[in-house]
Amino acid sequence: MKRSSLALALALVVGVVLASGAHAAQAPRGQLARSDSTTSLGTTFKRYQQRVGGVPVLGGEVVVTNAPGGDADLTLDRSRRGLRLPGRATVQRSAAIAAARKATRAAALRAAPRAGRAILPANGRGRLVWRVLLASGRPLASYEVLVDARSAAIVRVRDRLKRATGKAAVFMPNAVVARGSRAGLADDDDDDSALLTSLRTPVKLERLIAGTRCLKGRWVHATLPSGEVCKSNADFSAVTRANDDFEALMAYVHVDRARAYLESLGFTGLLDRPMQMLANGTPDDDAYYDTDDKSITLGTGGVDDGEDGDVIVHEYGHAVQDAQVRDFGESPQGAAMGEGFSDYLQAALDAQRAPNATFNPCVAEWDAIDNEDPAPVQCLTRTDTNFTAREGGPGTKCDTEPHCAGTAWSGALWRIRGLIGGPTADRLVVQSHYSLTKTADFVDGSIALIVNDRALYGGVHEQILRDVLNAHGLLDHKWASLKLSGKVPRMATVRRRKRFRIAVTMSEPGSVRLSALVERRFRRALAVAPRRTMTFSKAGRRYVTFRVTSAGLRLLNAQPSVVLRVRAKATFRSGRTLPAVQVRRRLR
Ligand SMILES: [Ca+2]
Ligand SMILES: [Ca+2]
Ligand SMILES: [Ca+2]
Ligand SMILES: [Ca+2]
Ligand SMILES: [Zn+2]
Repeated sequence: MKRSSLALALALVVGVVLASGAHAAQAPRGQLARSDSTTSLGTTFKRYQQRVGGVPVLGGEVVVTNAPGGDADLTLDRSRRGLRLPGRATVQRSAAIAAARKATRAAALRAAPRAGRAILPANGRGRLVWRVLLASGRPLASYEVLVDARSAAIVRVRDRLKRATGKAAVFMPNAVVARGSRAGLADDDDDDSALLTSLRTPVKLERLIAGTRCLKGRWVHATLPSGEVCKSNADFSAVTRANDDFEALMAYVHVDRARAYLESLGFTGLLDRPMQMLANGTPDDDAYYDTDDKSITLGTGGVDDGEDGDVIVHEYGHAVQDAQVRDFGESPQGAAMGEGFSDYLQAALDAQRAPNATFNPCVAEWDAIDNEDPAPVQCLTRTDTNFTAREGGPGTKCDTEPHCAGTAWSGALWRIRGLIGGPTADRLVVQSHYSLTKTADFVDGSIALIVNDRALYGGVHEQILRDVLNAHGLLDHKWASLKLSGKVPRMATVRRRKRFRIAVTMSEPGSVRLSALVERRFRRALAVAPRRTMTFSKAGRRYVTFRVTSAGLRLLNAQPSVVLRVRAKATFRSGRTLPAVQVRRRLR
C-alpha cells in the first residue's frame, strides 16, 4: 500500500489529519497544551492535551509526528471542537471518592485515592466529572471511576489493571477423565509417560496480571514451596506432570475456571481476590483449605493432588463457603454439608464443561487410582448416592465423619441439579449458603434451599426440593449429640482444690458415663476420680463435679508429664450410642 492510501485509511478509522502541526486540530489552538515531546530515530513526536479552562478533556489528545524533510508528517487528532467549560463542580472531591468506592466496593487500597476534575465529551458538549483513581487491593483492580461532578452519579467504571493470558497444557479435569478410562494409567511415582503427556489439554491461562511471567492473576495466585512459578511470556506449554510446575498450573487453571463460573452465575463479589494456592505443599496424601490464612494446600502423596482438578475444586468449594459464612461447619452436620457441597461443586463444574454420567458424579478418579484394585472406575466418593442423614449419624458406619456423612447432602444436591437444571441449581445452592449460620445443620440447610428458591425463582422448585431432601432424610433428622465444656484445671488448681467441674450437654434423653483419667504417653490411663453415670430425662445441660482421690493426686504428683482428661460416652434412650468425647489439658 502506498503511503497516501495508508493515510486515507487511517483517516477513516481514527480521524487523522494529514497536516503539518497541531493547529490543524479540531480544538482551538488555545485549548491544546504540549504535554510531552520525544525524539526517536530522528523523528520528533509532540503530544498535546486538550484543556478547557484548565480542565483536561478525557481522550482529547493530539500527537504530531514531525519527520525530517517534512514528507512524512502526521497529526493524529482526537481533540474536540466547540467544548466549553460546563459550569462548576457542586460535588466535593471527597464525596466523589466515596461514591466511587461504594460503586466498586474497592477495599484494602494499595495507594491513597486520587481525584481530579475532567471533561467527558458527550453530544458535542462536555460533561464535568470527577475522575477518581482507586488502586484496590480487594478486589485486585486499578479502577478509574467517572463521577458526575454535579449529581454524583456514576458515569463509567473501568479496571485499568492490565491482565495477560498465558499458555499451558493441563488435565481437564484429570488423566482418567481425559482418557475416558483408567486403562494404561498409573501414578508410577510421578514419572512422565507418553500417554500422560498426550492427555493434557492446551488451555489459556486467563486473567494473569500483565507483566507477570508467574502464576498470579485476578482470582488465583499459585505457588510451590520453592516460590513463584514463572516462565518467559507465561508460556508453560512444555510443562508435563513430572515437573512440579504442573500442579501449580493445574491449581491456577481449575480455580480460575471455577471462579469464572461463579461469576457467570452472578456471584461477582464472592471471593473476588487471588486465592492462595500452594501446590505440592505437603508430602501427605491430603489437600486442605486453611480457614486461618485462607489458603489451599495440595499434597503429593500418591498421585499428586494437584494433578486432579476434582481435588482442587473440592478444596476451593470450602473457600467459597468460608467466604459466605465465616467458619462454616461448626456443627457435625454443618461439617458434613461442607464436604457435600465441595463434592457437589466439583461435580457441577465437570458437568458444565463436559457432561459425563460415568465421571461427573465420581470424585477424583485420578487421585483415587489404585492399581491393586481391578474396579473399572475408582472414586474417592460419589455425589449420586441415595445415602440418608440417618445413615451418617452417630453409631452408624459413618459415625458422623463429615466426608462420609456428607454424601447425604451431595446426593440430594446432585439429584436436585438433575431435576431443575445445572446453572439453576448451582445458583440456588451457592446463594442458600448466605442464609446459614456457622453451626447450621441439615434441617437449616434444607430450609435455606427452599426459602432461597422462593426468592430467586418464585418457589417453582419447592416440591422437587422437598421430595428430594425428604428422600435423603435431611428435612427432619437431627443427630443426637453429647458435648463436654469447661476446662480441665491446671495442676496447681487440682492440688489446691482437688475438685473441678465440667458441663455436659445432651441433645436428647439418655445416660452419660463419665470418667476422669490421667494419661502418660505409652502408659495405660489411670482414673483419678470415681467414674459416674448421669441420667438425662430430657435434653439439656448439667454440671458434674469430679473429686480427685488422694491416690489420684499421688499419681499426678509422680508423673513428669501427663495429660488429665475427662471422657464421656452417651447412650440415648433411642438405643443409639455416640463415640466418646473428651476435654483435656496437658499438665506439665
Ligand atoms: Ca506431578
Ligand atoms: Ca506424588
Ligand atoms: Ca494424592
Ligand atoms: Ca470426576
Ligand atoms: Zn473437604
